[in-house]
Amino acid sequence: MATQKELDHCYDFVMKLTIESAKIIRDAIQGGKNIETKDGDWDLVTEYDKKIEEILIDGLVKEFPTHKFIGEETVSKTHVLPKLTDAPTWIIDPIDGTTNFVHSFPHACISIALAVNRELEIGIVYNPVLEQMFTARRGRGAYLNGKPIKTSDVKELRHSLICLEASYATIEETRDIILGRLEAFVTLAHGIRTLGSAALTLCYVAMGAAEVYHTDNLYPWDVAAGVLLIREAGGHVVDTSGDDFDLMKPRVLAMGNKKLAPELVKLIKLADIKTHRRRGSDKNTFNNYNGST
Ligand code: 2AM
Ligand code: CA
Repeated sequence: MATQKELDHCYDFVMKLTIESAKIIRDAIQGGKNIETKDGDWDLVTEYDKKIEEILIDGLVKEFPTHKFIGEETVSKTHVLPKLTDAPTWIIDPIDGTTNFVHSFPHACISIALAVNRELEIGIVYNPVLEQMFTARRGRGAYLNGKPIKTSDVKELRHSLICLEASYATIEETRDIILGRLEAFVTLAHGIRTLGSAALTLCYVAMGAAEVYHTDNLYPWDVAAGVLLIREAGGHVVDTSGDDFDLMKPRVLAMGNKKLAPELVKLIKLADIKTHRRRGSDKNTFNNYNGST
């Protein structure tokens, strides 16, 4: 499969299903929610995440019985991240920005992408609270509510708005690295934003509202649709190291244009070196500490 006609059908079908299931987010965002945690206190899931994923997958399975699925809530049940194959595969985040949703902060969305032959063909990110529908098809551009969008052409970090997920600093193992990179960005950039939804923030880069988005430790469903949006809007996505971006192990360095890449990669490397040095000296401090003072 993957004639344009078949992809048109996939797009029309998933669009309707997304709009329909997003009513759940719009109706529930203001009320109280029953919350469960997954890997830690910061990793929240609600009955709504599960319900939306169920509706999306049930609907898509009926229409496209041979297609495969990689969905956040399904993977968190099985603890197995499926391999991406050449088969048409829907990559689904039923609510990206779950913590925002829990707090009624209006940055929550459904993010859904279709990959065929391991290539992203369709990307949809829909925030039903703010009525923002971001869409992209490979080779056909990126859109917000039906109007074409394009990335920023700012070429220097000192004139850039940089977005990242500060929430990962709640995890002890990654805290120093994230805070080190944050310090580097704060020192250099025009401004820093940390919005709590990877999918939506990638879309803000796609629409030119921010120049950069960077976060490691994400999952394919957080980024699949947003990455296609950025590419189709004229932007650039690489791995944090500067190497090619890997959708199945996403360490995201996304930017409005390629010219920002060398400066960003260098800045992150320098920040990490500084963090490791600091850690080394902290270790020495504690090694020498004998409890007598
Ligand atoms: P989520 O809302 O679907 O959990 C900020 O937290 C961003 O990082 C969100 O896009 C969030 O997706 C994503 N993220 C991915 N894994 C996460 C985790 N284990 N805990 C918190 N956020 C996570
Ligand atoms: Ca997510």
